[in-house]
Amino acid sequence: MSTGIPCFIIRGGTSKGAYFLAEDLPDNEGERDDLLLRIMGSPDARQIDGIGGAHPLTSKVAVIGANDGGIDYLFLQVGIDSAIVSDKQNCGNLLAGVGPFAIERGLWPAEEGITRVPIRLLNSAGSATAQVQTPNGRVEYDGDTRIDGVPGTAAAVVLDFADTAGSSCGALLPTGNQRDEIDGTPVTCIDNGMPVVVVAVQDLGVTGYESVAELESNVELCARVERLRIAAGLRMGLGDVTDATVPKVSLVAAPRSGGAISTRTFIPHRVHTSIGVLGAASVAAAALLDGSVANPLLEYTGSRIAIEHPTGAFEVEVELNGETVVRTAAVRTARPIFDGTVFPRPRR
Ligand code: NQM
Repeated sequence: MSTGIPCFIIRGGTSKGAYFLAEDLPDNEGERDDLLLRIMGSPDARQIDGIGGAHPLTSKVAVIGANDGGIDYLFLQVGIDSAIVSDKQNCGNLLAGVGPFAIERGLWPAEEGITRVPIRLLNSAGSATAQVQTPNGRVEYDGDTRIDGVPGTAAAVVLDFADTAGSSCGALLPTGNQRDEIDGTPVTCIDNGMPVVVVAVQDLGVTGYESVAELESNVELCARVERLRIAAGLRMGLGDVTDATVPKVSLVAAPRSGGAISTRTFIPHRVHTSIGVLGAASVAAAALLDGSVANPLLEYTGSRIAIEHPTGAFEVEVELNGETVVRTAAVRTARPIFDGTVFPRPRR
């Protein structure tokens, strides 16, 4: 049997990932990535020989360490049928599990009641504070908070972000414009924690209320979205994004279930069953911004923006002052699923 590695599997928000202590993984990036591919079972469409869930939302890794004043969180997206491990994006969903993991592993002390865990997002220059429920100094996972896309309820983890604007692209509006035209299609390129290309559905010939399966089987639409994405990636300063997981593309439409705006988000080659945390923060910022393609569709102008998605809605708190982001926050839940030893597939 190969040497095992301590691993925690946690559902964070609407995603699921393998959480590791940085000290348990090789320092060398190439060796670390090779190990993670063998742990997750990649490359293989079913990830049959590893713990990956054969979908981008369940092929995720969090690497956690302690720093002087808090916790370091590095997010890695592990390719499924490709041998790629990418650190080029954040993941606000797995972030929900970082505070609980840090407390469980003794990296951060639990307080009585609520513990505020300061977290540095190593994928960007940003940071966040996670409020974890810790009655009697222990992490409480049970609770009555419901998030769409996850069955049942669990304890809330409140996430407050700092420095989300320009996380990967250096500016909230990476092209310098509220609106650009690519291939004759008006788009808003934005980065409030996640680089996203926002497109109004009427310009793509779909309703924006299709199911994930309908969108993923629309070959013509997928090809058009990908062409837009690659062209937008260049304009956003991200270079050739053919093999990159960013930017995402979010198709926006008028809300139809009492929310503020409706979305279908390509992440980028599958359609999200809901929407990412920072993806939602970016769409919300676009929706609040005068002159963007999303702004005319926004039906609510407060700071709590209910982003409708294929399995419900996600409320994100975003406040802008002109083009300056004043606040980005969201409520998620997290639940540990497994704590033990994972055995990587041997090298072939
Ligand atoms: O945008 C999926 C997810 C994400 C990312 C993706 C995320 C975020 O839902 O903050 O959480 O867009 O690749 O886990």
